[in-house]
Amino acid sequence: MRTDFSPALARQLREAHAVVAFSGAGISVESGVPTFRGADGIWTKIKPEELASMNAFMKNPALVWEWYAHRRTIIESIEPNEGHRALVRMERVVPHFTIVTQNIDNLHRRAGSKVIHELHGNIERNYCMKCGRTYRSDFTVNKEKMPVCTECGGLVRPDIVWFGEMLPEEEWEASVRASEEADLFFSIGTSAVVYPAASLPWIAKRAGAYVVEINPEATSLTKDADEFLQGSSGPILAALADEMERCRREPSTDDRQRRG
Ligand code: BJW
Ligand code: ZN
Repeated sequence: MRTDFSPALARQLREAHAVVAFSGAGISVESGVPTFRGADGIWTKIKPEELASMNAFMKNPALVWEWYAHRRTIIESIEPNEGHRALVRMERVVPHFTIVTQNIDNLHRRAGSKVIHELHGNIERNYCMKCGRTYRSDFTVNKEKMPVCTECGGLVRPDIVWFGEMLPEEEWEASVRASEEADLFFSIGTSAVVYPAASLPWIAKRAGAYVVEINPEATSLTKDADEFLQGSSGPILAALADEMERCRREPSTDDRQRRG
């Protein structure tokens, strides 16, 4: 177990009142979800504009639907990992703990985290572009393999934010607020290149948070982070959660044990 935290981080783990965990694709790597920009990343094989864009969807809805259906099947067959679970443990001991995620894989929710802002949508949700009706993952395409709304005949799309699309306003505003109010801000497994999400660590830092980056590789954030914990997020987050739990344990419990 890693225990070599700097004195400044150790103090935050003990005392921070408001904590934000900002996650990207890297946190789900240990569950088996590929990243977007790594060596084996999704965008190394597929250009986003070919499958993950409004243009692509309008050109060939059946193909884009099939691609997302395939990714949904993979995501549904995997499990949250030690990193997701560590954030659940942190939420239990920190007064204000917020997850802001760019991920669409629903793994934070499945792990049991409660306060989650999803900036880029969620692959388990779909909606009709014409009437707005929402559908869960069990929505099926018609005989022609087209994702068509059973209510109005409009096209049903995944509830995911493609490039050039606005982020969900409430989620974004709540994320900015949480970042501005954070004492401690973790940036976990994100290349920090996709805006506006990528601005959150800097928003937090400007407002006075202690910014800790967790990533096996340096990113554009690294030089501005207060601390860079280099490595896979699972074991690092587990060690951070262990330390938080240890130093925030009710003193009365220890006292009682000591008194017998
Ligand atoms: C590990 C690990 C382990 C590996 N443990 N870590 C020019 C300049 C500035 C901005 C723009 C610009 N041109 C266009 C824009 C705006 C654009 C943008 O930011 N583009 C940049 C790429 C240049 N942004 C937008 O379009 C956004 N909307 C917007 O701005 O609206 C306003 C607007 C309206 C109209 C016109 C213009 C603007 C929307 C962004 C939506 C992003 N959507 C996606 C795809 C969803 C669809 C799908 O999934 O199919 O969301 S893109 C993709 O990137 C996905 C992710 O959420 C997002 C972020 O990626 P993430 O999570 O950081 O993943 P990676 O792969 O990049 O990094 C993984 C990291 O993990 C790496 O660092 C690894 O080292 C690490 N790692 N193993 C921990 N074990
Ligand atoms: Zn409809």
